[in-house]
Amino acid sequence: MIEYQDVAAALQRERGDAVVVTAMTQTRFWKAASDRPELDIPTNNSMGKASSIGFGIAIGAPGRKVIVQDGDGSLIMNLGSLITVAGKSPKNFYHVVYDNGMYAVTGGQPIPGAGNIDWPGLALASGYRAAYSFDDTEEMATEMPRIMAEEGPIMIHVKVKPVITTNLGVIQTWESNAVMPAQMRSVKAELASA
Ligand SMILES: Cc1ncc(C[n+]2csc(CCOP(=O)(O)OP(=O)(O)O)c2C)c(N)n1
Repeated sequence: MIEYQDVAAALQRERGDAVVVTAMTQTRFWKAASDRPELDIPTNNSMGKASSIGFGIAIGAPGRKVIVQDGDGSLIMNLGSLITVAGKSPKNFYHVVYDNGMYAVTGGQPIPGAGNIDWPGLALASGYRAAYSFDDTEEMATEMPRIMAEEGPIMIHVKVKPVITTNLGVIQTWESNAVMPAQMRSVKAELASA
């Protein structure tokens, strides 16, 4: 199994000026790793929608890479997005799926089908151009530069060691609800000035 911070570090090395959309536990680790916070959109208050938000940005800004860091539980809620993404096949779309087999931010309840889901298989059957799966940190870190240089849509499935924390900002407050729209405005301004 791979540690969250190692996935974040491998993606950070390759992100360049990519827009990065995160879900759930990954948001916290990405916040610590990201060197371009103005291009980051956390979607913790919008469970399941990371792939759809990233897809919209990818087709709206085809010259810009978009990295979606999804949760397995979140993607289960929006599996149809795999087909929507593949239907347009954006070359700039990279879909990382963190497989911890659970809903970590609500206490670690197992997701339906935990351990039995063929995530790369779902992506390929939906029409993604390629899909990779990693359970080893070294292998993931070695392969990431090559994968991120390929054309999308690509799924990168990572088997991660669960981190259960129930206070990651999913408790909705006026302040936390304002973060995602503020970051969307930030990304829009960045893309407009590019
Ligand atoms: C429609 C809806 N149902 C349930 C929730 C409660 N909820 C918030 S986060 C979460 C778990 C997210 O799981 P996953 O995407 O696997 O990420 P992880 O917590 O494992 O990092 C759940 C069930 C929600 N926010 N919205």
